[in-house]
Amino acid sequence: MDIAALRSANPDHWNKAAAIRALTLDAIHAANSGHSGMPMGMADVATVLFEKHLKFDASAPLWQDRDRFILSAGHGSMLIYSLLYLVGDKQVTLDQIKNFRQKGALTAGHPENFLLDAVETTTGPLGQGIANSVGFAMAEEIQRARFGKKIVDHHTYVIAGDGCLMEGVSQEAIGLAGRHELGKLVVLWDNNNITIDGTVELSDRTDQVARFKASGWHVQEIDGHNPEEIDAAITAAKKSKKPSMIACKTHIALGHAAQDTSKGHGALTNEEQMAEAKAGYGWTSGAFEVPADIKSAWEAIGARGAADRAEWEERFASVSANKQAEFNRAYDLEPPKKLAATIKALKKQITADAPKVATRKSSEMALAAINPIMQETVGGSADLTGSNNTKTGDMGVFDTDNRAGRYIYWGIREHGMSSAMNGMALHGGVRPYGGTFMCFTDYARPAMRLAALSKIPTVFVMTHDSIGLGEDGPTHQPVEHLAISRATPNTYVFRPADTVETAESWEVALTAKSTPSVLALSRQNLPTVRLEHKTKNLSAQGAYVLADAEGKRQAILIATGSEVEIALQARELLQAEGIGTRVVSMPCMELFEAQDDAYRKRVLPGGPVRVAIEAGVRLGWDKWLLGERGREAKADFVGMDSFGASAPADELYAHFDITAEATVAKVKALLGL
Ligand SMILES: Cc1ncc(C[n+]2csc(CCOP(=O)(O)OP(=O)(O)O)c2C)c(N)n1
Ligand SMILES: [Mg+2]
Repeated sequence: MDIAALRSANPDHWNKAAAIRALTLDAIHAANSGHSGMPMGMADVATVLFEKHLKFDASAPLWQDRDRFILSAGHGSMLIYSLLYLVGDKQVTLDQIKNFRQKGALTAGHPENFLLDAVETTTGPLGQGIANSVGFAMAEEIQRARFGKKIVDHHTYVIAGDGCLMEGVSQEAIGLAGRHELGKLVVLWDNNNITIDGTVELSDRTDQVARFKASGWHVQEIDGHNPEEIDAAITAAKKSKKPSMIACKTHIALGHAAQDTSKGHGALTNEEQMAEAKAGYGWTSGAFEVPADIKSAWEAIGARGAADRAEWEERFASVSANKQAEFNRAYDLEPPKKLAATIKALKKQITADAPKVATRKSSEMALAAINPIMQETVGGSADLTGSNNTKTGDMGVFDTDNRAGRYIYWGIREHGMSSAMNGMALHGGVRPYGGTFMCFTDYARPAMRLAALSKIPTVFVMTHDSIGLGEDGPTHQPVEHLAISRATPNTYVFRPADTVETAESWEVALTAKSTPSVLALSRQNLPTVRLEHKTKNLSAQGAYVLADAEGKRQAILIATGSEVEIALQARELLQAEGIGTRVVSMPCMELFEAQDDAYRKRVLPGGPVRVAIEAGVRLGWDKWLLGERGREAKADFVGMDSFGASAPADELYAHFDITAEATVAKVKALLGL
């Protein structure tokens, strides 16, 4: 690569891009870790994007109508940190650059949305960013249809590497974006032909250009170090009605001894080689120093959007007060005032009617009440709409000719759906929920984890939640999935027992601001167990006494979801034998754990023996079975310790001994009877 020629072709551009390269080298040298090559390779593309196209105001990173910039190749985090420092972002100070990857710094190893306002989404797990971006672009379309182009009109730009495009989730994302003609989505592919193990050729020969075209994208191929080509390509991409991919041919670690090799991917900390690279760039400043003229040129870029934003503020002020309030309410994740009353009314009705329905149906009943009064919900399913019961009548289907539609047919793309839902929620203004079978939590899992880590209140509607789904057999019967979801920090896992608990769970899920929810719902019909109307949301306490012991309390049965019915039957049998038995329904362990000690002890006092009943594995239950009482406590578990089987549900419950009789036997054994 002829660096001298690049320098002389456009010195102004070159110097701005060189600042990114120099800061990257310095920060990674100081941290003695990180990924130098990607920011050094994509500095030209990023410079042109920020200078000429990205609509943003560095002083207001949360301005709702900004363009979104997503660094899908999150390992190249010094690219975004350098950019933010250079444009004058208030959070990313020079100190933050110097403390890259250190404890307490906002400049974490990979970009984290909850640390920096200007980081739209947490990236690092490759492929997530590009899949998030589909949700960002969809949310923009939905918001624009709802509130008008006057106040919603922005693009989503993504920088993705070879790794992002190799990950399977990228295909799910690309297919969705192409199908929905998300014309305001622009992906800039860092086409450097290098990954960690060597060249891309080691493991892939995909023609990416053909692949994107095949999915309905507008595709261009450019020299990623030529500012004019980059500018022209982004201009053309913005005009296209299709989503755009720009294949930017770049050199990883441009200008460094490690250029074009996999060595260039990681931390380039050799001081001599750093000095050589900087000399090649014509960069004579000391470590972490950016010449004043270059810094002020960058700050001008950061201020470029201030006028745009001021005009937007004026336009925003000109729309009706109602519209403004609705727009802000949804962005602030405030539920509509009517939500609480709506849930209460539904609960009252349900308690009176006592329907016997599957909780997936209960969920639909709750959504039918919620969706009309909560216009920001966006529902969907990964090709299981009729099974997940996620669609309600009033939503309309999101499509190229109906951008206001609030229901999305995600296709068979659990991972893509979940990542895109995260992107939607991060975009703001919409509250996404989406369904699949509980066992396919596995397919959605990387995005579920990132929702939790990134504090995104996405709702995962997981139906067919146990062997209770019956004949489809063990491939479809989740056994370990509740445990996996519960093991994830910052996740509410709800397993409601009936329609009342389901409505209560939805209320919590849709008022959460920084915690995702998993709703584990049954395929099979369940009786209403909450037969006394309580206005209070009992599920919000995580667990509560559903039926107390008569006489001396000797046993406590704790159950969730479909097994609450079994616990109530077991209680009847035990009471008939004079064994005082309490039933605790525990729809959400995490919320129960969040209660104060006194409440938890009231619900689960120390004395009685305890048996938990759940048609899943025991892992995670000992906290409640043994608790403070220690390993010797008298407790047992009725559940699964193997995969399920294909048979009618009733037969499976009998076969796996998840029955009232088995529960009674365990209680009696614990009591020495
Ligand atoms: C899901 C996932 N798998 C593996 C990694 C580890 N990893 C980080 S970067 C990288 C190589 C990525 O190659 P590319 O996107 O071409 O980046 P470049 O080397 O060009 O910077 C890998 C395997 C990861 N971050 N995420
Ligand atoms: Mg690469």
